[in-house]
Amino acid sequence: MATIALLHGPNLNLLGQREPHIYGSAALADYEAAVVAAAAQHGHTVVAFQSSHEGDLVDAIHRARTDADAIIINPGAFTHYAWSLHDALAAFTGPVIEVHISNPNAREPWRHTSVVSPVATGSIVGLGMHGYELAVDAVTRRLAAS
Ligand code: CA2
Repeated sequence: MATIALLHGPNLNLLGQREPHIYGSAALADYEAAVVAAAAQHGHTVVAFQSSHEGDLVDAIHRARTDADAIIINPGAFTHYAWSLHDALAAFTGPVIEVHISNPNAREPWRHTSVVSPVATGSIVGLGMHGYELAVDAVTRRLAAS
């Protein structure tokens, strides 16, 4: 079936180790496993990648142009200012779902802007792990309709 690129940005490798009141106690590996399990229900494969380096994420998005059918991305703090991710995602032709564990719109004002949202098919915020499962459903529906 389809290949989904699951991309995580800076500091998300620390999930479960700090700030559990905001991000919960699950580790990044738990999020990746949940996406793999949700994707497997639809016969999809997941390629997971995390980096705290903007250029490495740009390269991963470029790789997805040939190696993946859809992208699920939590760009971390890059969400709010990394126009290079905006441009790279704009060059990806498949569905792009932006996911945030917390709801940035309910936090500090500087988190209220996403430079990724304008080039995302859709954004899911504030639903924790469930948001990632919904992202897999969204990708599945979008790919089936295309
Ligand atoms: O809610 C989200 O998923 C965010 O993308 C998380 C980013 C934040 O900058 C965005 O505004 C919203 C921060 C990720 C930092 O993750 C940590 C996890 C554990 C300990 C420290 C940082």
